[in-house]
Amino acid sequence: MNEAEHRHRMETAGKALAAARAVAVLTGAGISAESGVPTFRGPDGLWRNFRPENLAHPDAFARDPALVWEWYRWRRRRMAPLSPNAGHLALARMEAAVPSLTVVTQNVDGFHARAGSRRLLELHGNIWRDRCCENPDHVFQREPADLEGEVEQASVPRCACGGLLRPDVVWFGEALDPATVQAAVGAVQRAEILLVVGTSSVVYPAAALPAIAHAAGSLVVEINPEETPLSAAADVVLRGPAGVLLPELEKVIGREFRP
Ligand code: BV8
Repeated sequence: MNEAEHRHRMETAGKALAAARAVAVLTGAGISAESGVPTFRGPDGLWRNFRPENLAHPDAFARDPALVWEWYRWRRRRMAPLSPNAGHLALARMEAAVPSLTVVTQNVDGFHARAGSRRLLELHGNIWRDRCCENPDHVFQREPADLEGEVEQASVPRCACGGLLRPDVVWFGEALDPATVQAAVGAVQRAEILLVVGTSSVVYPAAALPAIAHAAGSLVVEINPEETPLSAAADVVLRGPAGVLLPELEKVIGREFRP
């Protein structure tokens, strides 16, 4: 895409954002890529040659909970020193600039909350929480510091009630929290513009949200360095990394906002 076309698309998206009363943003693993978090389907997303879909599954946990816990501990250890990047921070600032901006994330890394986003829906849970398999309301917030205390064990942690603990995330084949899904659908239907940032748009039901937004009359803008199954249907495609394009969009909004 040439520079003039890119600038035209940025202006189109920025003007729509500046004029919008309600904005929704659907994010995926790509927005955390510039923080150093491996994406799911990118080249560095594998662990010991297991595909995420084969480990992030209740059957894998039933079969070998210790192996699944080893993978999550490995991910937590990799994530612990990392921080939200310019893309997360730009979205958090936009929330203050736009009357109503809701982030709907598929990510479990907690980076949007750490960046300051408050109107936030975590569709797939959060890797820094443990949940009891016997009593799901027994939920425990974990911190990177907790990792130091953990010996390199492949054991399976247990709740005080005796139940096995699992990461508080949604695995493949598991239903998402209905209230969270309902809130996400409402947010994208109310939005005049939906930004779809850093997702391969292959995991459902999250990947169904752009079509729901489009049907409700939202302008759908994709931000991704690569083509995805959404690209052809998006109204505006901004090809590039979120950490560059979101701050660029924020500048366009700022210019538009200034009376
Ligand atoms: C459910 C938590 C039903 C765990 C995750 C066939 C057709 C349709 C659907 C299905 C099907 N077969 C099975 C299904 C259902 C299945 C599904 O969608 N499977 C897919 C693989 C086909 N979905 C489910 O199972 C869901 N549940 O359907 O339940 C049900 C109903 C009632 C009762 C019982 C059951 C549950 C899905 C949730 C799974 N959990 N994560 C964990 O993390 O450990 S999903 C996982 O994938 C992550 O959350 C991740 O976010 C998500 C989506 O991936 P992406 O975020 O898009 O990441 P990816 O690596 O794929 O792409 C990164 C993108 O970023 C790329 O496009 C890249 O170009 C871009 N990028 C890279 N760098 C940058 C960038 N973009 C911007 N800037 C950059 N710098």
